[in-house]
Amino acid sequence: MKRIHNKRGVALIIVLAGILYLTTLVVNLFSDVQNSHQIALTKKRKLQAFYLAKSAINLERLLIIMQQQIEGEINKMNVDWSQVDPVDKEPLYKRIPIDTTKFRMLMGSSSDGSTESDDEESAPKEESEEGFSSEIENFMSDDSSQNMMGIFQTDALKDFFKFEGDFVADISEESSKYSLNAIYSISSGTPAYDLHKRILLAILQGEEFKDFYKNPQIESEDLTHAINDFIDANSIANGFDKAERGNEASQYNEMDYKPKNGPLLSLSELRLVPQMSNDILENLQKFVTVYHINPSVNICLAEPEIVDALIVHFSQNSGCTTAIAPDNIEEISRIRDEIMKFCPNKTEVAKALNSAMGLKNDDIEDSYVNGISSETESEVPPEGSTEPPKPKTNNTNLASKINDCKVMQFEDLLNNYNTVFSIVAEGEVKDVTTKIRMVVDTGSQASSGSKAGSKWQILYYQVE
Ligand SMILES: [Ca+2]
Repeated sequence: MKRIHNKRGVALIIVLAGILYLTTLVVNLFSDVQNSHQIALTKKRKLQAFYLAKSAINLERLLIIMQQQIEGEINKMNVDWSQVDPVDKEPLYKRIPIDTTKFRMLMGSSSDGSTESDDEESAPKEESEEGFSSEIENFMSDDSSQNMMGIFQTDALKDFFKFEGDFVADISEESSKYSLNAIYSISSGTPAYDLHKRILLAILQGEEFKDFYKNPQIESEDLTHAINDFIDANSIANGFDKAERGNEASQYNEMDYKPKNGPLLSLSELRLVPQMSNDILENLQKFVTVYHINPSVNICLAEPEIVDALIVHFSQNSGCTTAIAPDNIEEISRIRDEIMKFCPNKTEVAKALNSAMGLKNDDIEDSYVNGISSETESEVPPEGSTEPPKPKTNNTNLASKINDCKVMQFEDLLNNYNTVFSIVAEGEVKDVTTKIRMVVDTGSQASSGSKAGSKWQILYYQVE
């Protein structure tokens, strides 16, 4: 009897174990199915987000083409740029935001007051930031935007925007930044080598960097030399005025790598320069580029800090004007305001700078005196200057090139190319985002304004 009872006990355990096993199996199977469903959904959204980002890139490319066509037409005309509102000089790709959240908001603000939100998925996202809505208001109060509003309110476009997710993209112009790689092709010991380095020095001595140094004068100069030694072709630690300070590699004794002595492929390589700090690199990235090797910059598209650096650099190194200290913000911004009015005409910008700095050629003085001489007023030279007071003039009769400025002319520092663009686009579906970073060269820098349809060179492409 006892034996049978034992057997029953064993059977019960086997049955219980069996049930437990089956339950675990079912639970696991269910959670596997759920997981793979979730993975499939995330994958689908990731792909959707990728194509949304790609659409944003393509829309920006379209705007670049349109802008280049507009520039081509404008170049044929004789425009007095000083009379044009700065807002109207903004390139098309800056004026039209590639941002579905904004598009949808614009569509929702049609004159009949109806708001389109029948599709829950594509309803405009809540946006409580004040800055954002004021940006929309500014955009809509602009005359040319009013015309565009008509496009936004067509039914076809409203239907077009009934897709899931959002995209946003932003463009920056690489031609407006200082070329780090230019130094690689310039021979050390030539005046051009020092002058190009001195622009970087002026950038690194700008106000936004001063808190990152204990001794700004020495450290900014050391960093300038170190960055250039990392890139330049030789192995000598080059100082200014042909000074040689030993071997570049001696600064890399602590490291398991040597200076690159070649063009940078990415700005992150700057972190390998021993004197570089994270703070400085983060701030410097806005002002420098590795995507062109032109020593001049498109000042009219540049950040104010770059314009300021060029003004300081010219005043200190041209040999024809009084040096301006980098912390003389008042004087620098006065000159910047004077010259930027003449954008995008670089010759007029250079003339305006000569005027603002009181520079003029003797051989045009006659025509100047007979011309708008009533506009002149004397400017007191800074203390310690031995130069006579220079007349401050209306720029009309001034030359863009000044005989006395033998080291360099301001115009030589400028170009009007706008061919290399960085586009950052982001697609978003629910909580999944995909980011595409792309740098394109739209045409040879020798011919400003490339032909539409000519092949663009992709310099960088990354999907995150
Ligand atoms: Ca060197």
